[in-house]
Amino acid sequence: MTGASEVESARAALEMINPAPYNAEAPPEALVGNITPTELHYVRSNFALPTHDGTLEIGGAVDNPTTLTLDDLRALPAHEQAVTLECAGNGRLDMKPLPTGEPWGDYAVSTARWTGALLSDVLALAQPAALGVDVRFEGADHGPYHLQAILPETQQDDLTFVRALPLVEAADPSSAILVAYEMNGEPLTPDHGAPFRIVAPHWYAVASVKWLSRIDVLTEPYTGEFQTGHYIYQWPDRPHEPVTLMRVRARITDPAPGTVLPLGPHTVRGKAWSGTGPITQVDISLTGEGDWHPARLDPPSGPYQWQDWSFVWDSNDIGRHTLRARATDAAGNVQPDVPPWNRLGYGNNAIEVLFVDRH
Ligand SMILES: Nc1nc2c(c(=O)[nH]1)N[C@H]1C(S)=C(S)[C@@H](COP(=O)(O)O)O[C@H]1N2
Ligand SMILES: [Mo]
Repeated sequence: MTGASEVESARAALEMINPAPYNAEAPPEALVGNITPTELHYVRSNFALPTHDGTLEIGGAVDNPTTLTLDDLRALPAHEQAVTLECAGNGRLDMKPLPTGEPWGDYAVSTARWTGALLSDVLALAQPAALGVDVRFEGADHGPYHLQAILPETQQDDLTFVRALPLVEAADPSSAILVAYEMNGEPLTPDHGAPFRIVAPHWYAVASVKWLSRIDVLTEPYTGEFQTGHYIYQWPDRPHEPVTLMRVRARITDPAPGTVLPLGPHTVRGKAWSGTGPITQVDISLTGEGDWHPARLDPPSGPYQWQDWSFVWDSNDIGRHTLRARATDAAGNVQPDVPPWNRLGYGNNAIEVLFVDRH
């Protein structure tokens, strides 16, 4: 087992927002490269680090209930893919009035290279029954739920982290959902779900269950707390909806907020990603009005990860400037100007506004 000091040192480079359960944002430099180094990848956990017995049980509505070890998973064909994970609560601090929940700024997003077995291969070993509807993923983590004081409906003394995905999606190899056991070429760290976890591309990262201990095929839709209580868009003016795919979003990584830039050309850089299709366009506004200029957009280096964009901003105007970057994806989704407010503060993909002084 990994010792407490190893866990501590793995956390040193992050911006901690809650010590227990441990939640931490990535530092700004985590968004510069294509792949986020493991020690800079944000961490979001609902409970204290669990112990895991090293086995994965697969049961429920299956013809062949199975127990797998890490070696069994490694014996299946290995798939490696870079996946951008974003917490559904990323950007919550920009919402007004401030919703309840962890006070995430805008750095609960990172991209790692994940290696594992395809979930579809793992499920095939257990042979899901034809009447299966959902697949339920259980983490080894559990405990009293820490938000119960502010969300009185969540009165849980011992809740376990469980999420589900539709069986058709989980059993489809083209969904590219992994039971991952390596992150950036190394065994998973405790904070990122050792010894194995789900990595579900394009979904908000709540679907990527860490410390995976059980998989069950269900013949009814799953309705647990983290599926129907939390991770629901509670819109003030329309029916509630579950949090599913990441909403289209761009971030500006250069210049940093509050930078003083010399006059002349400066290459503005950033990232953009979406769970509903590749990014097709990023536009930059320099006045706060609708003067949108197309940025240069790099093609994606993989189907499940953020894309780089850049824009040469040549200005000789002294004073404060505002910069905005707006992404559009292949499904035609485009970022809104205003955070899409919902009671629990999920899915804030509003256009970022940055100010920069030029002298
Ligand atoms: N077992 C378990 N899995 C979990 C969680 C959790 O609390 N317990 N948090 C989820 C949420 S909300 C997010 S955003 C991602 C974060 O993954 P990371 O910590 O590796 O960045 O893990 C998901 N998987
Ligand atoms: Mo999350």
